[in-house]
Amino acid sequence: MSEKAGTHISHIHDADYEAPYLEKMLTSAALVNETGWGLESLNGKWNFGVDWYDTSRRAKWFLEEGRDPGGRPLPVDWDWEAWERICVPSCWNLARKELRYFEGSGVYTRTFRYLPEREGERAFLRFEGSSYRTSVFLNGSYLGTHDGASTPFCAEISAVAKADNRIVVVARRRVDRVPMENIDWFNYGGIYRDVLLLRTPPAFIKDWFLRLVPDGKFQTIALDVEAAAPGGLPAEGEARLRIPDLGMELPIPVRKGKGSIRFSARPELWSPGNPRLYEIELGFAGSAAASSDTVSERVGFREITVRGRDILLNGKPIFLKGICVHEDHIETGKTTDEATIRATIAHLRELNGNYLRLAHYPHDGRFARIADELGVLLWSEVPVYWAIAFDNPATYADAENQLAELVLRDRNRASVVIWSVGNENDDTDARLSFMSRLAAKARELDGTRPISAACLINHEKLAIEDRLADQLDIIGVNEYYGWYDPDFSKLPRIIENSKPSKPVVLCEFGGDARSGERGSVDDLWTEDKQARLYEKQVEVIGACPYIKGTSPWILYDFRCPRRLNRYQELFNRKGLVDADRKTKKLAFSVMGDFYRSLPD
Ligand code: GCB
Repeated sequence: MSEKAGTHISHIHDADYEAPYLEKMLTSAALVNETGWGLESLNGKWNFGVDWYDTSRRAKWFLEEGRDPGGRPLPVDWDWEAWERICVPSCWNLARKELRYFEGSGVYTRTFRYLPEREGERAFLRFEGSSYRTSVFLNGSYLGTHDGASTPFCAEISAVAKADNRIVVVARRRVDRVPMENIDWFNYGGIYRDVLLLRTPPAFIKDWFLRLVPDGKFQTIALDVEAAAPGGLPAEGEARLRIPDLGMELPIPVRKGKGSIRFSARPELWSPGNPRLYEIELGFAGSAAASSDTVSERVGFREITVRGRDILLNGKPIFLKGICVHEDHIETGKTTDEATIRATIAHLRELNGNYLRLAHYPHDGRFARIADELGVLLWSEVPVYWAIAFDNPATYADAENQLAELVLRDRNRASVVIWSVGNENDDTDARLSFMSRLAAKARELDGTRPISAACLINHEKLAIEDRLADQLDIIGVNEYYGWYDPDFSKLPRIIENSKPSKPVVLCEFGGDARSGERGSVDDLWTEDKQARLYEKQVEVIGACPYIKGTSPWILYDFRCPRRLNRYQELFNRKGLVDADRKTKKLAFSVMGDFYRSLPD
């Protein structure tokens, strides 16, 4: 390193000011499940500063050094209480017009009271989603940085929390990560999902995985538990699982932080037609701790497997009657709520569907919870989208961490039936190795669900052909015949030319129509053309022996800054429903009729 002259001022001249922050990353290893002694919301109005040049982290505003060592005031550039107030959670882009396309850093701050309620209590912050690179500070201490816009992360605050606390959070876009800069949706910024304060006993259940063993017999349940002790040490003790409706109460010894059990049971199986959930209670008493932790949840037991070209739910072939959906909402962006999720599922029901592809990133954690309750099957995906930097090890580490955070968050949800490791990536060597590793990681974290990815068609050979298919259980395929490629006759040829040995799910097809735009079936952007395209698609799909599911693109029109023509006006208009989430287009009933015609 070269000598620094006496003129050096770190926060102005250090090009690598970010490096020390990146030495402390908040990853899936620090994730704590959101049940315990107590859970408080830190949502509400936070003070917010637009920080174009990331000065907050360069100049370490979190230290709050407003005075010199002699006590004289310094001319600092921040002013927490005078800043505007913004809602957490929300997408800053929608807070006011000037922020619509802002992609720099946003600084959030608020104060909160925290008083431990019990002896030995530990406390954690849990963020359900903040875009993209988020650094967290409490009372002048740096807690860590998280990468990834759509998965949860946690930071322990036990050692630094006081009665009165100041939290500072800096959220910033990364253009070279997962996904990268070029995407076909809107890059919303900020803390756009819930922020929680969790209280736990000194030793507690950090993670657990309860499921039916997928051996085709439906009579064995397995549980893995991970328990943590203070100081990041593995806990010793005993966990106890209760499933009252199955008459089960079982002890599980926990050694070096881990415990596992398999036991016989005959649960009523969860399915879209019978979304049976069992109340479960998982307790843990550590040998060193006087207090115990209890997790209460509702869990469904079902089996999802692949045999030949069939997808089997509870041993019976099923057709996934679905549609893709983005989280994007015209008023709230990527911030969602229970009512919106329920309304989305109501639209799926109107389509006579049983399945949703949650594109292209992990959706809010409440989605799978509500889908469990209502009996909807889900495809859940990480944003390994288009041409990310497949040869960059940091990009891989980021993708793998997002996958791990997603799987750990949702693997107890019966509704989630497919993990997808990406979408529409060019079949290069670097991509093959990157996504094969991701598929293997998904299997390591959860050996009970099929793995898929949305692949491209080989347009030269007119065949479903992608080297990644060998690593997948279900081959996902996107095709836009009749739209980007007007020659629809290629689609039946592709289906004829391909001989997949696995089930294929057509995870995208479709075309744009502006709501209310009418004309002939040949006029681009009209509902008439879109409806005709759907008629042609379902005719071909219905006759194909190996397509075992479809999720056309897409349920609702969504914001997209790449779409600039007069019909689009910054929206992708491929929705079957307008961006108002109310007005249906003609193609909606075409798809609804097709799904009604298929057997349950
Ligand atoms: C795709 C992408 C999706 C796009 C869509 C489109 O293949 O997977 O993210 O939005 O096409 O509308 O072009």
